[in-house]
Amino acid sequence: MNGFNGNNFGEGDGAKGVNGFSGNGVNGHNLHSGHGNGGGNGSRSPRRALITGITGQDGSYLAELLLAKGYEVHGLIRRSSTFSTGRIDHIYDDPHWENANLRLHYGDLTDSTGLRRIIEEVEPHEVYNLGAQSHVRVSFDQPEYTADVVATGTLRLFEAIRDYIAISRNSPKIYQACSSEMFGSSSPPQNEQTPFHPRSPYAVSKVAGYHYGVNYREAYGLFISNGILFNHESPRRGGTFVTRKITRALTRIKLGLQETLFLGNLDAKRDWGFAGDYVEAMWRMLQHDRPDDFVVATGETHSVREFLEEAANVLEMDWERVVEFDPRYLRPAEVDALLGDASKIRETLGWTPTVTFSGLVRMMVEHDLNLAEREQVLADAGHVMRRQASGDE
Ligand code: NAP
Ligand code: G4F
Repeated sequence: MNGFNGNNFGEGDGAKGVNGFSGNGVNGHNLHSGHGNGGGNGSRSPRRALITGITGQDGSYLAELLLAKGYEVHGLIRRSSTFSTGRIDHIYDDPHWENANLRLHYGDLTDSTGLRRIIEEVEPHEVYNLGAQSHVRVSFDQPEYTADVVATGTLRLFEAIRDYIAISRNSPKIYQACSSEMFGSSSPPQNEQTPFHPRSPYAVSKVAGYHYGVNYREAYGLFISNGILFNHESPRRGGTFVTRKITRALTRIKLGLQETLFLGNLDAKRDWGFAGDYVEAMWRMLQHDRPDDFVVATGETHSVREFLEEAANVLEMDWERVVEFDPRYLRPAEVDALLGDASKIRETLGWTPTVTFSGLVRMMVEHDLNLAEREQVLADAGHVMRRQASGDE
């Protein structure tokens, strides 16, 4: 991670590439815009993967995993007026380098023309569809946009791949990022047979994506595996999801950089795992001999209050003195309790989580304490303003 808030300290103008090359791309990156040979001037890698959502939490861990396995990795990246590549800067190669194995392409799940062009250019063997407006609370504020990206965006991608298969001899395997939010108000524990009862525009859109996957499998024989992942977190988790909001705020409060943490419903229960473990499950689904649906979870559930307690214990703090209720963080319809039964993926693909709940909380707290210490040094030297973290959603 680079600096507080994912910003790159000392890299303000985007004129310098991460490897010291000058360039004009995003965050100094030169995005790939050539044709045919997506892997530099050499011959194409026998294993190419395309990731939508590569700049997100999961996309960054998945890209690391695939690069370590020798893949040529291509990522779809949205044009933005601010840097969005903080999570992948450490694995980015300048594309002028012949052996660059990570390539970024401007694209968007709302733009079918661009999706088609990128798929034809990359000729991927595996496609991981992780791109999404992934915030449940925000989906109530932006329901149409959420549906456009999460539901119709998935359909656009499947259609682009279907047409690509018709004109090529390649038939990419597809991973579709579904969500435990699809179970909504169905009672725990939830597995692949549990009925869906979505409780937000986000969850409804994910249910649509799930069914597009099943339908394209049945109708056209596409290899599409639906991963029904329960909540997974990490030090790279976006700052407005509750776990990271808590670990960032408590560590800042501990160092006197912030006074209060405003939260909504503390009684909601989630099955929280580590994102690094969950991207391994995604990859295993595409190595299986047939497409299928898999729940990925730890099999343990904890309330938001328990997460708070655990994080405060690591910091030896009394969280009740610093946490205040703010109704703005309540949702019009809540998902009360998620607890996954991951027996199927354990028995079929041999996947099990490696990080416990307390291990996850400690990992996030220690990471954010380090960030807060760095922020404190900068604040003491007058380089950054001391401010209450926004906590905005
Ligand atoms: P995340 O950190 O919010 O990342 C979302 C990614 O999607 C970012 O790279 C984002 O790009 C990209 N994106 C947003 N709108 C897009 C658009 N219109 N076109 C193309 N890309 C777009 O999410 P995550 O936690 O990594 O989750 C990955 C996927 O798994 C998502 O589909 C999420 O819904 C799903 N999921 C997550 C969890 C979880 O607990 N993390 C659980 C179940 C399912 P920018 O960086 O430009 O915003
Ligand atoms: O961290 P959250 O925002 O995650 P949520 O809604 O469970 O969604 C995440 O996991 C899903 C998988 O189940 C993904 F599909 C989705 O993309 C996303 O990654 O909220 C968790 C719980 C909720 O019950 C919420 O009401 O925490 C509660 N909460 C309490 N106070 C809060 C807050 N959530 C947020 N974001 N901010 C609060 O201040």
